[in-house]
Amino acid sequence: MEFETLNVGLTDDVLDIQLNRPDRLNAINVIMLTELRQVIEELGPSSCAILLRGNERAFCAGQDLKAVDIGDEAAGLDVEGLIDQYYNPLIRLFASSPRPIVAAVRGVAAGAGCSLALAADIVVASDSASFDEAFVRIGLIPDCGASYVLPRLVGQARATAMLMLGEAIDGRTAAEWGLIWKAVPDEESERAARSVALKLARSPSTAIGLIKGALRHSASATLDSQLDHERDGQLAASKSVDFAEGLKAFAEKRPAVFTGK
Ligand code: T3D
Repeated sequence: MEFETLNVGLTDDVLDIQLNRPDRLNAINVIMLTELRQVIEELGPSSCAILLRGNERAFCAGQDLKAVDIGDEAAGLDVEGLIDQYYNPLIRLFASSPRPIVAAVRGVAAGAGCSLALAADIVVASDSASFDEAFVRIGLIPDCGASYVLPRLVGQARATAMLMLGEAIDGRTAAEWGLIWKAVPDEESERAARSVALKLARSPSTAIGLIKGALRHSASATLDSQLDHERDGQLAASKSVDFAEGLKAFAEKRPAVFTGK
């Protein structure tokens, strides 16, 4: 499959998606939003994990601001349509996909680009990466779930400051605050993220998808409802071939070889 704004590969069961508009720091346009959705919907099921990264020096600088006419046109920009038809369905797709999504953040992740990274299940960044809630600097508010995910990850105080002040934090700080899984030296970040994706691709896919669903459910659940959800998920996981393999491997004192079935 050829894409205008993405480089896409599928190797070792990892669907590798590289945002590819480096002249604009991989800023997002409607074509990229459409292609991202298409690739996850059509190729996601053939993979066991998804790796999302940027080309060259940035992860993604958010909405392509040069695709927006300045002046009278800006007031008439169909923001609602863009969000309803493109951005929100993509973020929902990230959440509902049973495949684990790993974001490799090197350089800037700004505005909707930051939201895209934080919509991944696991984020591995370079120490000098920049998580930049840039929206307020151009007079906008956070979207793509930024105001949902941020307070849950870093707490109200830090989320408020990040969103209202629009001051970026680096990868190391993001890891210290719990915004992301980890930050590693710059030259190691993509390799580290890829190895996380590979590990997930070799993991029991049914269980991984169910863990993702359980975490998503917990965001608005009571303990009672979460316990029921876990029971149902455990029942489904226990019927997988991978669970049988896990038990067998344990008894035979060898590493399990999961097949995703
Ligand atoms: O319609 C809606 O629904 C609204 C939705 C909004 C969602 C959003 O994402 S709003 C937030 C949009 N993003 C931003 O506001 C960030 C804009 N970019 C920046 O502030 C800076 O570029 C960075 C801090 C990210 C990086 O700065 P720096 O100095 O490292 O790079 P640079 O020189 O500014 O950028 C390099 C090139 O990329 C440059 O092009 P040029 O001059 O070399 O031809 C720059 O214009 C371009 N670029 C950077 N960000 C964007 C962009 N082009 C289009 N859109 C961008 N967002």
